[in-house]
Amino acid sequence: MADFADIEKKVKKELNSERYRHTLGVTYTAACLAMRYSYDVQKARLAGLLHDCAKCISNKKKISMCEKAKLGVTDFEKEHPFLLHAKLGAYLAKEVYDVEDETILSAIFWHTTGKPDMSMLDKIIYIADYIEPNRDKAPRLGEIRELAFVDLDQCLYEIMKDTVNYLELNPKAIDKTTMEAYEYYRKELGKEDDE
Ligand code: DGI
Ligand code: FE
Ligand code: FE
Repeated sequence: MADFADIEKKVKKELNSERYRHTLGVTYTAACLAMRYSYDVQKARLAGLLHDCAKCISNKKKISMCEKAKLGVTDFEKEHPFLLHAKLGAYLAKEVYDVEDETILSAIFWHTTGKPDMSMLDKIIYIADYIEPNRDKAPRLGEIRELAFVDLDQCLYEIMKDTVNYLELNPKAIDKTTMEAYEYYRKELGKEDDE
């Protein structure tokens, strides 16, 4: 594999139509962000294409596949198995789709929680996932979409802030990496006084 058109065909088979539509949205949005920030467009669109490749696998199967691949499933992940689609997706990108580029695998691995000190591609995929044109539920989407093409780090922070605020409705469901990522960028960008 590792040819974009072949991967596109296979990903289409693995996903339902709504998830595939979202995936294409992320693919093209990631490519646009790469153009804006002088990043490798081919890498960005491949990471976008594969970021949710494990999304339509049942929760039970996600857990068993992660265990079989020795990816280390925590009790927290067993309680919130949808989180596993990110690390399982990175694993499948490597083993099934033959992607060797570690920056692409990292962007897939961290696309749901984010993490402290993200690479440019980690940020592009995290942001593209949130702002792609099919999304319509998040608050302030217009503002955040505009910010994505003005200042990547500020945009990343605003998305993390809204995500954590939303997740705080059910604080027990927050992964520690999601929180660490938010705290890291809050400090990094001098936002400690933000609400
Ligand atoms: O797979 P997608 O729906 O395209 O997007 P995603 O992989 O970024 O998942 C989005 C959801 O994940 C969004 O509703 C926020 C949620 N999320 C992010 N961090 C955490 C989380 N949910 C829980 N329970 N815990 C987290 O730490
Ligand atoms: Fe996802
Ligand atoms: Fe996604």
